[in-house]
Amino acid sequence: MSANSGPRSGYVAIVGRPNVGKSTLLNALVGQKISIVSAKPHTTRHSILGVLNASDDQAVFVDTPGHARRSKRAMHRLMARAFLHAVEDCDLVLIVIDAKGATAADRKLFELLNDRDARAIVVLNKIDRLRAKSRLLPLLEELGRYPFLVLVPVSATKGDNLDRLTAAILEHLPHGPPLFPKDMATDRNAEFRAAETIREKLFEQLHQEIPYGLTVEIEHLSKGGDGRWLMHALIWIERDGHKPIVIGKDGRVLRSVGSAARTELSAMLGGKVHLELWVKVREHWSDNERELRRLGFDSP
Ligand SMILES: Nc1nc2c(ncn2[C@@H]2O[C@H](COP(=O)(O)OP(=O)(O)OP(=O)(O)O)[C@@H](O)[C@H]2O)c(=O)[nH]1
Ligand SMILES: [Mg+2]
Repeated sequence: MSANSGPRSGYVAIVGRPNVGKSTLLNALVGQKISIVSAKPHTTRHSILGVLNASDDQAVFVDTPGHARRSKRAMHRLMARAFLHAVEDCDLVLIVIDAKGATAADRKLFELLNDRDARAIVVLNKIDRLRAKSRLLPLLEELGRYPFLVLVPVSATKGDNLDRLTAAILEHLPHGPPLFPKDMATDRNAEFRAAETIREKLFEQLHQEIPYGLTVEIEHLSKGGDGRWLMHALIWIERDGHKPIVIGKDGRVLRSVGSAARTELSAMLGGKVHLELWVKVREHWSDNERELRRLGFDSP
């Protein structure tokens, strides 16, 4: 039985097209780097929880992979399923769109959520890139046709209007006790977050199709007596021909990925990190459900 007063809590799915800033928004709302971000679409592959505590209220955000065209690949099927599960199991949906305007794919998503009677807040992100606020008006008018709860323009990178968004989110959550302990910021363990951090650096450094054909697995993580962490990470790629590109001339790419990742991993784990990166080939890993499960993709 749910109470009708007292603290509020609930699951809030963050959905939208690839690259609109869902993960950036999650990190900004929670005030901590939980989910990796890149300038390339399809960065997020898993649903990831980030918990926001505001006095006794609690919003549990679920970052999702960008909602995109159907694809036959097993990894994309699992990514699409992560999106649907998040929408089905949540109390509230945040639909993130680019403040520059709605696309056909955004409209499809509006219809899909509308058909499911989802309680939704629309977040118009990246307002820092608009030359004038008045440019939002046609979009606000178009969105006014849908029965969404509220429309909130924000800039996730600059932090503009996030307090208004947080207030609107909490206001629309059901009454109930917190779902997670107050000191728990995410459901993902150190190995998962470390693998994601390394993948983020690879996404930043590599171009074209290369980042999409790789994944990272932490093979070993331990803390030595001297307080230093020892980490072995495997970078799985699908084609032997990609190996020299991922490693770089004289190992340059891998070294720079390693050094960028190490800085973040040290902050995350608390202490120095000795990181070893190995590039390995496993053909078709992204189309093999068993392999995907082994690599931490959610079970179908
Ligand atoms: N100018 C500007 N850029 C932003 C803002 N929010 C996010 N970005 C940028 O947009 C790009 C995509 O951000 P992500 O958070 O990875 O986007 P996403 O929606 O999670 O993308 P997928 O995981 O691929 O679906 C990154 O380069 C971010 O820095 C914003 O408010 N303003
Ligand atoms: Mg993302």
